[in-house]
Formats: sequence, C-alpha cells, structure tokens
Amino acid sequence: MAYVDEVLEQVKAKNPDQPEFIQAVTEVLNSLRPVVEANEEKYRKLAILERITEPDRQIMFRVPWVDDKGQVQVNRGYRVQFNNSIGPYKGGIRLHPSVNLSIIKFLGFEQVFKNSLTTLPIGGGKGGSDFDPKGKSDNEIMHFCQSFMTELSKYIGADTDVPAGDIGTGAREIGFMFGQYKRIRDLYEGVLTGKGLTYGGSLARTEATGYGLLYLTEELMKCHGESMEGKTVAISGSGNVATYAAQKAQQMGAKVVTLSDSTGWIYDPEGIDIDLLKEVKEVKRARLSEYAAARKSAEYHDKKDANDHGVWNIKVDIALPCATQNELNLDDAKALVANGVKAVCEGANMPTTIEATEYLQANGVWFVGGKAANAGGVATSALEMSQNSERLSWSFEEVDSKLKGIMVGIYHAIDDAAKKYGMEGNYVAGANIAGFEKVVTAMIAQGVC
Ligand code: NDP
Ligand code: 2IT
Repeated sequence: MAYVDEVLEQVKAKNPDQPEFIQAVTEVLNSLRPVVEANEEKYRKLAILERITEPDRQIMFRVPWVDDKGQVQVNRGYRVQFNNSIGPYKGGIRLHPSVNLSIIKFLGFEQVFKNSLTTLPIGGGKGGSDFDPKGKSDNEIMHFCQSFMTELSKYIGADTDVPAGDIGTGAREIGFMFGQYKRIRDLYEGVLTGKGLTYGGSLARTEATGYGLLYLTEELMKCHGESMEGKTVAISGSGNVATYAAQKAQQMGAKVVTLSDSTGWIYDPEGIDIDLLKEVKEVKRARLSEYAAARKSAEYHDKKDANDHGVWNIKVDIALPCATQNELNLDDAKALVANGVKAVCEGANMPTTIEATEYLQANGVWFVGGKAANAGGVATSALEMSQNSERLSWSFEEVDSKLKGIMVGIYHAIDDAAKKYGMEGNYVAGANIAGFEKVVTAMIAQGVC
C-alpha cells in the first residue's frame, strides 16, 4: 500500500470520532502524493507523515465561571499544540458552541502549513472552547476569559505558544485574556496577538485577514489577465474576515453583493454599505437582519432551507467564503459554476467540502484554499510579534505593505509549487506542497522529536 494510504488509514482508525480532522488530513495527504512518492523510502523510515499528523500535545481543561445570575457555568477549554518545527506554536482561539477536539485539531493541522506559507517563523496550533459568546454581558465574557486564561497561561508564552483571535474571539476577548496572563505570570510580553493598539497590538491586524484575502485574489486575477475592477463578489459571514474582505474588495473597484450570518443572509445589489455593516456588527453586535432593515436596497433571507443555496445562488464573478467550515457544499458549487463564477478564494478555514472543491477545479474555477488565501491574518500576527520583540510599533502603511508583499508572494509560491509537480492551476496542491516542504526540511534537520 502506498505510504500516504497507509497513514490515512491509521489516522482514520486512531481518530474515528473526528470527521473534520480526518477531512483536513485527507485533503492534505492526497495532494502531497507526488512529493511523498518522490521521497517515499526516506519519509517512511523517518515516519514523517505519522509525526506530522499527530499533535505535539493536546490540552483539555475545565473552564468554570460565574454568570450574572450567580450561577456557576462550566465549559471545556482546548489548546492543541500541533507542530513547532519552524517557530513557536501560533494560531487562534475559537469560542463557539460547536467547538470540539476534532474542530480544534483540524484547525491546528491546517495552521502548520498556513504558517509555513507566510515565510515567517511560526509553528502551528489552535485553541478554543465550546463557550457561546452570543447574548453574554461584557462581565460574563470577562469572567469566562479570565478563567480560560488561568489554566491556559500554564502552557503558553511569547516564545512558546502565541494564541490570537478566531470565531468569537476579537479585541475584547484578547484584552481580557492578556490582562489575566499578565496578572498570573507577571510578564508583560507578546503572548497574544490581535491586542489593542494601546498595549502592543499592531496596526492593520484587525483588517489583515480580509485585506490579505483580497491582495491574493487580486494577484490571482491579474495573473489570469483580469482585474478586480467591476467584478461582482459574493461573501459569506459578516464577522472580522468578511467585513474587511468586503471593504478591500470595494476599495479595489469590485461590488460585494452578499453577506451572511448563522441566522440568515442578505443580497444587496447596490453593494454593501461598509459603515452600516460595521455599525450593526462591530458596535451593536446585532444580527444582519438589522442591516437589511436599515438599508432599502438590501433583501434579507432567513436561514436557508434545503433548496436555497444562500449567498452561493447569486450570480457573481468571485466567491469568498468567510464564515466557517463546510459552508460551501457540492450543490452550492454547482450553483456557482452554473452562474459562471471565475474564482473562489477561502477567507474561512476549510469552508469548501472536498467534493465541492473538486467540482470547482474540474469546471475550470480558479480555487485557492484557506491555508494560502487567509494567511494574511496570522502573517500580520507574526509581524505583531516582531514589533513586540523590538518594542516598537510600525505604521499602518508599513504593516499593510508587508502584508501585501507576503500575500502576493504566497500566490506565486503556490503557483510555482503546483507547476513544479505538473499540476498547474491546482492551488490546493501547490499550497499543501509549498507549506509541507519547509516544515519537513526543519523536522528532518531537528532529528526525531
Ligand atoms: P467572527 O466571529 O468575527 O465571524 C464569524 C462569522 O461567521 C459570523 O458572521 C458568524 O455568524 C458566521 N458563523 C460562524 N459560525 C457559523 C456557523 N456554524 N454557521 C453559520 N455561520 C457561522 O470570526 P472570523 O471572521 O474571525 O472568522 C471567520 C472564519 O475565518 C473562520 O473560519 C476562521 O477560522 C477564519 N479565519 C479567521 C482569521 C482571523 O484573523 N480572525 C484568520 C484566518 C482565518 P454568527 O455571528 O451568526 O455566528
Ligand atoms: O485561522 C487563523 O489563521 C487565525 N485565526 C489567525 C491566527 C493568528 O495567530 O493570528
């Protein structure tokens, strides 16, 4: 049996209850076949694939906190430190009721390759909790974050493991976590990224994932003789990534006509009003239905039924899934292709199912997966770490121009890697191969560990 198939079988047998993790590993290992086949004997002897699919460690802990009524609540906290061959573990913290070990492991695994692609010295990890921030008061959020960090602080540090934001974790949560870390460890250090600007945060980190997604998408279009100017774009989600993707797309002359959240989606043929979106989502922390209520040109649709492809039903040139995993399935991909979509670039992590990805690729859609397309967030987190280490802050323009250089560089790195292995235009394989090669070189150099 081929080495890749052997390890895939082992991963499935060892983690039978972890569908998202198995999905992420299947996608990566399948696309690594040409590289693995070229080095089969060496990689097998060194157990490279067994080591790269098994986290360095997985930490799970109780997070008790007191709600506003005086009731004690208990959540489960996670930190999966996946691979630190090229730098300290780095990756976000997801706070969402769906969080479980499978989801944190898939995110940590993807983060290893993504972080490698940034060219910056960061390893991969991910954390989170099944805590639901929706409807909680600021006080409850603080109590949860303090309790979460009380335990997590034992395992992280500026040179060990540096968490950041993800779904449900933004500047407010990072602030509460930073305060608690400082208090417990008595260290004022860059242990978290996405911090506020008055205490070590980086300009442009808030915008970085969405902006980076558009810098890469623009380069992809350019290399196919197209531009963003005048293009129609569908975006899903309406959080951090979606908001700044929409903003940058419109700055580039495109028109973003959709957004979504977990309760519904909007179609706004005149183009999203970014100021209104920020007012509804960032200031009021309200639902998208409030955006539609305040904007004449926008239609609101309740959570999709089985026959409604939501934002993917709208005729667009470019689709940017920016909400969550497996939100774009085969039927959605068919709807996009039928409407003539040219490019799909993932702002979220693993938003497109494997079947949908294959369908898009088979139908000539330029498809760039999240490991490459959304790497701008973590890349800018690494720039925040650099600024913290030298105790200086760079201007918005300086960070933004580095971010743009990194994203354009990632596009060419994945394009070149795909070409090198005879898979021109397969940016999924290109990203996995380019990310993998650097990590494996470091793993081999560091011996069996
Ligand atoms: P936010 O919490 O800011 O926003 C998440 C958005 O996605 C919200 O609109 C939310 O809707 C929607 N959403 C979340 N879960 C679901 C679900 N199960 N079903 C339907 N809609 C859902 O998170 P981010 O914008 O930071 O993250 C979005 C994606 O981007 C995630 O996949 C994340 O891992 C990825 N990412 C984030 C980076 C970052 O720097 N923040 C960097 C790279 C990737 P609702 O409010 O109704 O829950
Ligand atoms: O998925 C991701 O890359 C993130 N949530 C950002 C991680 C980070 O450390 O900035």
